[in-house]
Amino acid sequence: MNLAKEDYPVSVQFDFEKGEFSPYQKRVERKLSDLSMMFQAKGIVDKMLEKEDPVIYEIFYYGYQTSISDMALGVTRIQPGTIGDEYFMTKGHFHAAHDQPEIYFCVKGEGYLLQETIKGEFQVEKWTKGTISHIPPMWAHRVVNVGTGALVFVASYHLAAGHDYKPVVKRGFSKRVVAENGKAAFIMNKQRE
Ligand code: S6P
Ligand code: ZN
Repeated sequence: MNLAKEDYPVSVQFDFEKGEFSPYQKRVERKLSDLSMMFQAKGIVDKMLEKEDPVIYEIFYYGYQTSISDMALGVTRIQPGTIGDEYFMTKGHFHAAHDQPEIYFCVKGEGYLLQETIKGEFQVEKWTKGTISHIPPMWAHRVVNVGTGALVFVASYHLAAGHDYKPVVKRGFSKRVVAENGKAAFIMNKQRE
């Protein structure tokens, strides 16, 4: 087989201090307005949005599409903070392709990886710097930053996985992660009652 331009090896450089790599193909910002439906305290979200629309997290992205494979690298950097008492978190999604897993590697900060199946089986992984998690196919995944600094994780997955946000937008995850006396606590998500 003759090699095409995209069939050659590529490396990027990760900066552990900043929690980003370069070069990247794309940087996506998720602001509070993009996530307004995900937080419980809708009133607080609306009040905040009258004044500002902060970046909750960013995704640095590189897609490796060769003649015969499709691999993606994504680095997500979640800022510290809460909306009301609910910690900043990713939107969360299922993969559109139901046979597609993913690896997440926490390289900075502390938090939780929430995973849930469509039938409502729910699992939490505690994350500190160095935790590597395998997300099996069919599990929705969301990351919550409960630390005082940024939480950064590296994701490796196939482009073919795609994203399905609809079930998560509609019903959230079965538990929410909130600050209680300065500590992370899990409470039932009222959307599920
Ligand atoms: C893609 C992978 C991550 C997320 C990113 C942002 O399969 O899981 O790169 O896209 O962490 O999360 P979300 O839920 O906004 O896509
Ligand atoms: Zn994913």
